[in-house]
Order: sequence, then C-alpha cells, then structure tokens
Amino acid sequence: MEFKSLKFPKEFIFGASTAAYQIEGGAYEDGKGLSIWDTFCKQPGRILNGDTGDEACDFYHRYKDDIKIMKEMGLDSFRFSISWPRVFPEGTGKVNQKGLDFYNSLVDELRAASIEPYLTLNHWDMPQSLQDQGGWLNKDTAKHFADYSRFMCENLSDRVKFWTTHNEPHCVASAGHVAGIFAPGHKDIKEGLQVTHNLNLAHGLAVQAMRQSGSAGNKYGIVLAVFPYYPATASIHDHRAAQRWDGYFSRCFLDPIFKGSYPEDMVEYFGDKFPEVTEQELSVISEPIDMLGINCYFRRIIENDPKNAFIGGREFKPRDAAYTQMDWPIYPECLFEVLSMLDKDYDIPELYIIENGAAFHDEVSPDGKVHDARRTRYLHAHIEQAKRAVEQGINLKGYFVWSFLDNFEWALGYSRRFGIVYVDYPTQKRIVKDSGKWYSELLRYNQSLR
Ligand code: NCW
Repeated sequence: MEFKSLKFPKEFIFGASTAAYQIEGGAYEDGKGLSIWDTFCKQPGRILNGDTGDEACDFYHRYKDDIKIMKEMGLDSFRFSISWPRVFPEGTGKVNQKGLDFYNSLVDELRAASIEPYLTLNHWDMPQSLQDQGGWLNKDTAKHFADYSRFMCENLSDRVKFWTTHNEPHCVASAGHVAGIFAPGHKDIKEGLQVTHNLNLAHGLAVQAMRQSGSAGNKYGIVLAVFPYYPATASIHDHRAAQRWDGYFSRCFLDPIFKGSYPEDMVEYFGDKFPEVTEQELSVISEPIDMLGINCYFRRIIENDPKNAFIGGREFKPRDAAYTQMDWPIYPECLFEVLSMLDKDYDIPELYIIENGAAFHDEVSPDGKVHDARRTRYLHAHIEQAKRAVEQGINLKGYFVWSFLDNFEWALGYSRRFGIVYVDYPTQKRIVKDSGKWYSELLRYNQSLR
C-alpha cells in the first residue's frame, strides 16, 4: 500500500482510544462502587434497546489479550480512562485495593508491551455516591476529584506520563444536565452552566494536585471536543447562532483554561443564568497545562432557532453530504481547520488528536473478516488533514483513533460500532477489521522510518 502521503515526523505517535464505562464491564465486581452510568442505564427508556455497560467488551477480564492485539497492531500508545468508583467506591475516602490493582496491572501490561499509556481521569462515569450529594453541581465534587487525581498520580505516575482530567466536559454539562440524554439525566439550563464552571474548576484543582504529587517530566492536560462551526446561510442570525455554539461548546472551556476568563459574548448571552465566578477560581482554572487533547469528528453547520432555549440554534444537515452511522457529516478538513484555529487563537504547548473515527454498520463476512472500506477511507482522509497541520508547523504530537474496540455508545447502546477491532458481543470474540489492518500498516510504515 502507498503511504507516502501519510509520512509523519519520527516522534509523532499513533494510538487508539477507549473509555472505562464503554469497554470494561465488571460493573459489580471486586468492590467497585456504582457510577452514575450504572444507575442511568437501569432507568427504563434511557438507553436504546435497554442496553447497559454491565459487561460491555469485558475488558476488565480480557485486557491482557486485548493488549496482545494492540501489540500485534503496532500501536505506539493506548488511551484509556479510570473508572473513579472502581478505585473509590464512594468517590472519596476508602480505597478499593482491587480496583487500584486492576489499573496497576493494566499499566504494567501496556509498559511490558512497549505501549505508552495515556490516561483520562473522568470519562463521565462519576461515582453515584457523589451524585447523591449533588454531583458536579456541588463544588465539593471538584475537591474530591482533585483528591482522586492526586491519589492516582501518586500510584501510577512512575509509569504513566500523560494525564488528562476530563473528556469532553461539555457533554457532561449539556447532554447530562441540559438535554437530559446522558447521566444524570437532568434538564436545567442554569444547572448545566454551573456544572460547566464546576468541571472547569475541578480540572484546575486536579492539575494543581497532580503537579505536586506526580513525577517530574509528566504532562498534564484535558481533552475537549472542538469542531469548526459554520453558519447555515449568510444571514447575521445564522452567523450569530454559529458563534454561540462555538462559544458554549468550545470557548467556555478553552478560554478560562488558556486565557483565564470566560468569553464575554457568552456571559452576556446567558445573563443571570451564568454562574458566579471569582478571580481566585479563574486563576485555578487557568493553571498552566502541558497539552491539549482534542476530539474532532465532523463540522457543525448551525442555523438560528429561537425555539432552542439553551443556545438558540440547531444543526443543519445538508442533503448532499455523506454521513456516518452517527448521522455525523463526513468533512475531513475539520481536523485541519480546528488545529489551525487553536494554533492561531491560543497559546497551547502541545496538541494531540485524542479521538477521531467513524461508526458504520459492520458485518462479519462469510470469510470471517470485516470489510469496512468506508472506515478506512474516513481514517485515511482525516489523517491526511492531520499531516497537513503538521506540515504547517502546528505542534501536533499524535493521533488516536476512536476507537480500539467496538463498544457501548452511551445513549445509543451497542447499536453503533466505532472500533477498528470488531467485538462479537455474545462470544466476546475480537476480529481486527480491515480498517485496523490498514491502520497497523500505516503505523508500521511510519515506524520503519524512525
Ligand atoms: S460525543 C460522543 N462521542 C463518542 C463516544 O463514544 C466517546 O466516548 C466520546 O468521547 C465518540 O466520541 C465522543 N458521543 C455522543 C453522541 C451523542 C449521541 C446522542 C444520542 C441521543 C439518543
């Protein structure tokens, strides 16, 4: 295969991403506490087909075999998240030793396979016990999150160099507290905005705590979903709506972290719904970080919609675009555009694409293989745009495909497959898809040049 157009600098790393609740299973094993997703999935009507993450990909028991697959594929790195209640069943206080043992062993296995671990502390499955005390609406949760982060760092930072606090905090705030389609299922705009701020605060406190406790040379950061936002038409109303989406979903996280303030247009737009914010909190949130991970899958075209009480707009889906099974429009330039914007508007030490990939309907063919040519085309076109960014001098250090395995896609259950490795859920058999083989060849090609 011809990979010359995808030749990256020697130090560029390629990996694959996952998240604890989406793959681990073992939801009630070895002293793990309940997470808000354990609770949410049990509420009728919340998840498509009544699916749950109780078993998921059974990674909790199969991680050693899965790491063998990663090694055979030649992954440089693996991004996973810690299930907070597996280590602290109540969110704070007593440690569950068996939970900690699991992550110790996972990290050791990765290291033994020469795969660099990239760790995320919060990929949405926060302890139910803390939710019972107000969850992210309660600022004490931010302090508990910092304590948990410090503890993980004390225990793993001799072997884990890359630490990120939250994954896509906007999803927790907007899908979890405004739209009510994610755990904990609340629908309150003001609450969602307070949660946005409290998540930012938790991030800053956690970075401070980890800097004190972690090994020298470690890198701390956060993973944000950043997309390009386009107005649907030239009308000023659509233009402003697109700016509001960018303002809430991206700048309400980027600005306080990298500029030490919330965007003025957002403070004005939300008015008295916007939370009280102190200078001292802003200085915590803007604690310098070493890296920003971005998740970027598509572009968003926005049209004004006064009926949308939260952000006054809705997504417009052009009929002539191609879509993935998530109904996400395929637009490879999204990566280049987002990286260019970040490079221009913010002072960010290092950038990583932590998630990018596509869900398509996959089937095992009679030959026992999964011929997912569309996913390979998607990855090829997007990785080309990542390379374009590197060629422009943008400090992009790595690319992670979402996802290593097919997994539990939150409110959509197991109906969407993002993996480069197919999971046959009834048997838990893994089949490396054609896209996984292609990705592996791409990695081998780049590794051969190092
Ligand atoms: S935002 C989002 N995703 C996918 C998810 O698997 C991953 O954990 C996230 O970081 C891939 O990347 C991010 N999924 C949410 C999509 C919203 C679907 C709403 C369904 C309503 C019924």
